[in-house]
Amino acid sequence: MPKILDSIHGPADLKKLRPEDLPQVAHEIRALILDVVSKTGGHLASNLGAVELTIALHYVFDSPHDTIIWDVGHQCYTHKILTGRRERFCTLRQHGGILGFPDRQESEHDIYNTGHASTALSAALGIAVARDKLKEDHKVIAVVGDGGLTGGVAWEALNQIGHLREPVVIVLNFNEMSISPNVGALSKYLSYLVSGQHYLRIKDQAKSILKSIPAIGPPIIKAGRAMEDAIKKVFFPGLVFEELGIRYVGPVQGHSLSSLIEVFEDAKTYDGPVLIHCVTQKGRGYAPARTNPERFHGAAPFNRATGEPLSPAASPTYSKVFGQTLLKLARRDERIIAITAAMPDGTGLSGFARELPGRFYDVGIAEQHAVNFAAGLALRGLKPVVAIYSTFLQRAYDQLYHDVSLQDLPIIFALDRAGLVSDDGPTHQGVNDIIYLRHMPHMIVMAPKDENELQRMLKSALAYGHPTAIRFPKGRGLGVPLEEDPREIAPGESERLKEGKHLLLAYGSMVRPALEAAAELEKEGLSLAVINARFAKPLDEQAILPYARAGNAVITVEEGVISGGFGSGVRELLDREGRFDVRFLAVGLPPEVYPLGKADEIRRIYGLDPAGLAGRIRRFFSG
Ligand SMILES: Cc1ncc(C[n+]2csc(CCOP(=O)(O)OP(=O)(O)O)c2C)c(N)n1
Repeated sequence: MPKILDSIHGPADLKKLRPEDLPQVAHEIRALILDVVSKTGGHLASNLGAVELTIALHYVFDSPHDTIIWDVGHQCYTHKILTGRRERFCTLRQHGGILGFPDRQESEHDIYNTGHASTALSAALGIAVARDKLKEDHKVIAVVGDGGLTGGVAWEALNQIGHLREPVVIVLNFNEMSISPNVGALSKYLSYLVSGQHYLRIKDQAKSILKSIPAIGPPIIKAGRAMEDAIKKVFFPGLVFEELGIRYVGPVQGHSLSSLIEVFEDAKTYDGPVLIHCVTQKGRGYAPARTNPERFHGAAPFNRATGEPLSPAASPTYSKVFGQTLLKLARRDERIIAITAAMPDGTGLSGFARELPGRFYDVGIAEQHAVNFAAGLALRGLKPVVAIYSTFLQRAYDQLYHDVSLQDLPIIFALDRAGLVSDDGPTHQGVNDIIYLRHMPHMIVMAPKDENELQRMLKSALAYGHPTAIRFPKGRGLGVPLEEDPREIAPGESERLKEGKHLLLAYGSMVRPALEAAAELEKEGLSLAVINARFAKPLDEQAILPYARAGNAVITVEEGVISGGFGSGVRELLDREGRFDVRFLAVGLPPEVYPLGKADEIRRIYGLDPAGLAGRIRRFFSG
């Protein structure tokens, strides 16, 4: 049977359909998303939950004339399918294919690139203000989840939106989930608004009361929106959004296309900011994702019939080793506190949360707050361990500097997903942390070569008494045995893995490729010592300088942006020692937007795989 979806090449085609055809469109989109994501992996649960909401937006509004901005952007698959990318949708997250997040280079319908949470409202306000200044006439819509709304920057935007009373349509996609169940007072408040359809119930009651007041009641009811405002003022004096100056509409059944279309049509005519509280279900339409939305938030390829992952678990992930080691250490030291910014599972801390709930804090998508909160704890002698992905800790740069580093507070930062990551594209690459941490006073910056060294580093860091960052990659470890009682490492202590004439100094995930490259080059008569640096700061000067003093070459390699990174630190050391004549090569990533693809593919493109690294070194010596 021909699909309706096949006839939709853009929003104009969707608008030609009758409202009664739309549920079938939703059905077909869900099937397509499920089919593709089961093969490519992706943000399944969030996308299944936003299907109707997206259809209704494109049915009512006129994209790209009207601008739709997606907070985080992980829920934009239906938007991509409806805006001319249905046929390419099978290339989702593949090298050369379409991105899992909005991408301005991909389509005129992707107005603003996202990937990190809580930015959509500020951007929407900026576009709305620009619209007025440029005397344009279009609508601005921002779609944000209740998770995204836990980020402070979203509230900075709401503060100004309410102040300016700028017409912006905010669609709150409320499903009580961030990646894990959403936490915090705000989340409770939003649930309260939904519970028992509180607001709607009171609205109905108020209507019947008004009806019974002969002279005043019926005209108010007729006034529609005015009545709604009056009711909200009387019965919900503290409605947060209204108090901020933003009209609140809801809760709306977020899978009812007719209800959504009705409220969006109404919002379209409103001359001020409005927030529409849509209640959706994460994973809607696929039982395994409904029952386990956390696992299907960002799913690896899976068997569609059973929901089981396609590739069985091999060696444990770095996240898991981190979480288990921290739990072990915390059992022995009551001062250890674990903190995550909405990623208890991703950071490997779920087990910690279960066993030591009183010493575990999920602060929401609030990286800045997480770091400041840890600062307070550390000041009073507790030992906070803040686990945040490398890319998301960028958010807290000033907290790291102003609050932690300048005050020399002993906090441990576990930077998961450091280095290149597969499938998610430019916004998720963890390639800047060495740079943003290395220059900070007191900060110790390190990276393990394998999962056992991660254990050692975590244990050691707890004893350093200074702010300490440990970066480690996404995914499985190298499969090395894990010590029961990990040996401690002194700050700056490197490890010589291979003797040789010139020095190849490798950092973290690049140690193994460096060993392989050195073995390859050895066969060609090029003698390289390989040192596992372990620390980007402090550097093991006594291990590095003898090579420079002997007139041999020094080569560094890191999985991070080269500008101001690990290699820069070594160059600075050589300069400080007056070793200006040393033959020096720093290998790493250029400051660029890297293409979409698997981490291994991107490493190959930039010569960070063993063969590529050997090639770079070969050219360096022959050049
Ligand atoms: C700054 C930042 N921190 C963490 C994340 C990881 N992250 C991606 S989606 C998500 C949850 C978003 O929840 P919500 O906005 O409610 O959307 P839902 O998936 O529930 O539809 C998180 C924490 C991120 N993208 N950006």
